[in-house]
Amino acid sequence: MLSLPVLLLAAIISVVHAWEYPEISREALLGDQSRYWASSRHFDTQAEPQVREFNFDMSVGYAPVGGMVRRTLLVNGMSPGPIIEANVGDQIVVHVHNSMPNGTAVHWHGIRQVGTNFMDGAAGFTQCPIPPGGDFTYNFTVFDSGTYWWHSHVELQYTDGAFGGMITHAKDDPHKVPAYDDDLILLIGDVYNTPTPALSWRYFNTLYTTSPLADPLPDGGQINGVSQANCAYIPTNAPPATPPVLPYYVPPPDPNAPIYPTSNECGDHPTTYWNVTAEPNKTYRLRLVNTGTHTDQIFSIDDHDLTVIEIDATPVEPYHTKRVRLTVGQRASVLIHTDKPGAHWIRSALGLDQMAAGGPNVSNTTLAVLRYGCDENTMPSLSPEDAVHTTGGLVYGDGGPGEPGNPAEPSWSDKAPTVGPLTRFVPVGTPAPPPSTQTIYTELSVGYPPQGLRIQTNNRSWTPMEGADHTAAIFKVQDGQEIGNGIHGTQFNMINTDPGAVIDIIIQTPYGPTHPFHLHGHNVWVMAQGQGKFEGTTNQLPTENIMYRDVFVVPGSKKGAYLVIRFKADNPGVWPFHCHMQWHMMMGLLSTLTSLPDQMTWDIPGRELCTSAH
Ligand SMILES: [Cu+2]
Repeated sequence: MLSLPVLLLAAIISVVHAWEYPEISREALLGDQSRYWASSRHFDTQAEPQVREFNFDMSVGYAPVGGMVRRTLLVNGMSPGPIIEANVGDQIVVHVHNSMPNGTAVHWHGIRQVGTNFMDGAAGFTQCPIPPGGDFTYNFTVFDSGTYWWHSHVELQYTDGAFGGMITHAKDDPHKVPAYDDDLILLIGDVYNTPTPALSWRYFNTLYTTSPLADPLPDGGQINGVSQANCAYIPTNAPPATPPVLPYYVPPPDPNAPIYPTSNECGDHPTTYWNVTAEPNKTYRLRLVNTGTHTDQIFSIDDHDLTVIEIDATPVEPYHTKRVRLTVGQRASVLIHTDKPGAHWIRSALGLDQMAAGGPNVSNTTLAVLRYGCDENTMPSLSPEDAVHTTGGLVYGDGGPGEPGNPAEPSWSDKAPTVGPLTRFVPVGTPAPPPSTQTIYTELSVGYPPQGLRIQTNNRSWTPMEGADHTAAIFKVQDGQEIGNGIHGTQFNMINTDPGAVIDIIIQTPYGPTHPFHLHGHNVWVMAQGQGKFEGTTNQLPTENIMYRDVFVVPGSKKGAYLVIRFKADNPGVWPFHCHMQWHMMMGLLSTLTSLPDQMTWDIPGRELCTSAH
């Protein structure tokens, strides 16, 4: 028989053991690379509509991300996680098991969730978080074809690795996308050497002592999970000396689960390049997704022209360019033709607009290799050292779509050009915007409510799940609580839409960086973007060739800038509308649009999760 002290010791050891996460090899982390090929290689886009079932096990491990081994969130042991692929008309069923120590939820970015608001995966809004050890099944129908992605919608979990690609095919392509031979998914985004709980501690701590909105800058980028080591900045395991006053709950650094293994040294892991072997004389559709947290990505391939054919699941008239700029959350499909046999650098550069304050810690360009018609070990003739220091075809100031704008415009930073209009693509097969019936004017500001420094919309700021009541907004609306104007108005920052309305939202900034806004559950017409103050009435804006997408940018500016969007409030539910720069969202730059509450009569699964411990 064991003595009590031995039993106690065993209990302590088992508690400690629960926080010891496995070390993940690079091979395991990256998984089967063939999954980035989509469509004709393995997927029947002509199949009858069917149920497509996936299992997501979300867990924590120490994995080589950004050139360092760091605490990383994994889905099925990988980051990026599995690719979801389906046809229009299919039913996607994803069984999520949460093996992480914090609550979670999975959002299907860009999927409209027609009539299924409760499957949108926005914790606190459309569901309560899946608790540690808990399960939740997502189940929704695919209505549109295009390039999407999925990511955790809890705090900054996707920054730490919980994201992946998602594409849907149309059986009969209604939009006449030009013919291509095969398609390839490229998830490009910024990467941080430090896990976000530690970054958040420093971020919110700094905000109380130095300049406002000093967003943590990424340490580099990744292409399909592969980065080049950036050893300029080696973070420390030590938490900040003084715990900050946090405006939301951030798990404290855990002494039993350091953010790095104690033996970790930057550079221990040899630099690698994501690489792909294609065939000569083919046309490929590259599906680009900015899966990052903070920074624009400017994508190019040496010696190759890009033809843009899709933006955020909207087909566009073919547009020829050398490079494509995507803000966080945006997607683009580009065609390339493989007529230059050899090895070529694929580049994704961090947008200078957001990196203007960046110091020497930042590795600005992430490289990958495209090969065809050559030996599989062939490397591009330009050395990687030279490649990251050349412009790689980047030309600022030519003002084309997706490119930096006219440098004569006032800029947020003198070091970088302003982001120009991102709406000059011509959509194909999308409806023209109807006249609006309700205009919502919003002004962004920085304020100091009792919770501390926040980004505000009309002097209100989203406050995630404060206090004891963690019931998600969707249930509060079902219960008939007046959360738009009542006591929860501050918590959810509610905006009520008129039944059946065509809504215009004007976002006006006094000054500041770019804000890539995302509206859940809708496609949105981007009516106007510009510098200064928006003048006039929205119904006088042009309505021809209006871009239709789900992430749209408030330009950066020193003297103010505006964005005007239009959408039909015809999808019942509570829909987060937020800046996709995750630091800004966590600072409160989020509103909740409530549409057609009388039609939110669903019997919603998972309400019991609202009473679970988080
Ligand atoms: Cu923002």
